[in-house]
Amino acid sequence: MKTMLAPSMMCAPIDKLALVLDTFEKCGIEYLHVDVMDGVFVPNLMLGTDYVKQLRKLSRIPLDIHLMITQPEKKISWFAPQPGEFVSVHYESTHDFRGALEAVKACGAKAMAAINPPTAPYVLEPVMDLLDGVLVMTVNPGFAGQKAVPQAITKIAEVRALLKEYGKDDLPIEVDGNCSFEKAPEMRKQGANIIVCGSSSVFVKDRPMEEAIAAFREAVG
Ligand code: S6P
Ligand code: MG
Repeated sequence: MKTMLAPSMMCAPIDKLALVLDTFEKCGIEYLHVDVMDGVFVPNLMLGTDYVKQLRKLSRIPLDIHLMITQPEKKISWFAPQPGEFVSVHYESTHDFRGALEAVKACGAKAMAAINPPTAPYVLEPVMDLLDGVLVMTVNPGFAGQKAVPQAITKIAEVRALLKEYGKDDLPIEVDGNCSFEKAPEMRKQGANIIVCGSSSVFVKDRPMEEAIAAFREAVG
């Protein structure tokens, strides 16, 4: 399964956005990870519907929209998800997890189920038929620059085993949170293949981004 990189746009310097997007295209970046936070499900506010719409005009790279908002099933259409894009919704954010995933699919986008570090993989079982991918959080969502929860990294292998059990081993597993040069190779080994890149990898200070991306691809394998 191919390794794919999804840089977290909330880590991108706003004053150099055009340059950053140009570099991503040149480097063959597979997805732009867009963190949407509502200040309720997570203790932070970040990126909204307008940012998503503008980003689509600025780049041809498909979006990977990570919704960290309550009742996502009621708000998914606000983002006008497009075919080829991922939209992930958190199991912990709604009483209607199934409805939220169905709302993504109704827009023609790919539905991803996101689970926080303490959430067990079995919660995916009742929605397995709807899944186009799983997002395993290795930090508690809300902020960049946190330390990974070790048990969440080993949980990736449990999710991979569960997908296999359901004959869904071809589905991608995305990992998000402190995917560093040191930790990402282990996350990949555990079965993740979409890696969210933030302050611990491609957005490092004093390193040209192209060089950081090439080195990171090499390190992750
Ligand atoms: C966190 C968010 C993430 C971060 C990413 C940053 O709530 O969902 O996507 O932006 O984890 O990367 P790093 O390397 O700073 O942890
Ligand atoms: Mg994220």
